Amino acid sequence: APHTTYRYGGEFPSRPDNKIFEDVDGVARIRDMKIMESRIHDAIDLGYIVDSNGKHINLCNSCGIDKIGNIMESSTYSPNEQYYGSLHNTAHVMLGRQADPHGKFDMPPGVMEHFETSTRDPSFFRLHKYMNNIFKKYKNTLSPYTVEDLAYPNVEITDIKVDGELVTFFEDFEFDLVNAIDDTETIADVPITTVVHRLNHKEFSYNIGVKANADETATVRMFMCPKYDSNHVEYTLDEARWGCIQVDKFWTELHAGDNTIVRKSSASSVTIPDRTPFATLIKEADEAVEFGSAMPKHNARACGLPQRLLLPKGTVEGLDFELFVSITSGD
Ligand SMILES: [Cu+2]
Repeated sequence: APHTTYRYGGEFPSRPDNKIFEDVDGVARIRDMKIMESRIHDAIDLGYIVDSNGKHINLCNSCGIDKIGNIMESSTYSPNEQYYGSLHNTAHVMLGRQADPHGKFDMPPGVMEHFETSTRDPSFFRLHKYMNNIFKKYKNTLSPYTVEDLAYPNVEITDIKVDGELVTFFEDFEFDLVNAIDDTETIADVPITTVVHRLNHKEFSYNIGVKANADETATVRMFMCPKYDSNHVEYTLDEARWGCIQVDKFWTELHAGDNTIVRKSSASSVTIPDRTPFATLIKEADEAVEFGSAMPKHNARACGLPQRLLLPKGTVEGLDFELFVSITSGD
């Protein structure tokens, strides 16, 4: 990854174009990776996992996806790490080390080996599609949901509206660097920031009309699905569903009769806001000490897509999406 550097340790190694993958010393051999992968495919096609004692663990309809996850990911839940490995994680390291697979040049780890930097490498997305396709293969072995599985006769969605324009734009965002660089205790901190040109979108809200028969807690899920393919041919629902993005999931209290659910885009449970700048945290901590009060809580949830990336960039002419809303019982 050119232009990306460690604080100590120099530039991140770049993987040469058209690299033919090599075994990586101390990590894995390509051949072993292929064997592990084919064992996972066997588990999917056979319908069971073999644990470290040789016992069969069946992949049932509702629990199978977690069990496949346990053998694909680096996880202490894996019932047989020796046999299935941890394909996803090992592939990250294999990709990250291809510039120096035998440690000849003592290079630092590649961008693919850290959560913070892995999306710098375009192979990140190809790798995840590859891993996803294995899960997809498992999913395709399941029998479809029945109407009874999904029906929620308590509610009828009567209206779906989006308040506010769905507009994306680029902004110059000032990013606080004071905690990211070395300084000396003998000189007081001075503000140090950098400006990042980045994608963002205008805030909007969803406005959903729901008719309910009885009071109940309900789960609302919302997805944005692509409408046309690159030839402007409308997708079928079965095609489009693989490109759907879940934009929110939340509980709501429904009352018998007509309800209006208003939900702000910024409230989404799949996204997180910008990190609180270090200077703000210091200021808040000092104030809390001074007044004996509690410090405001930030980022209660650490996982999530950046809120500013909730909407895809789109095009100047506008890009069509379908908004799909599902309401089921919240029990
Ligand atoms: Cu990954």
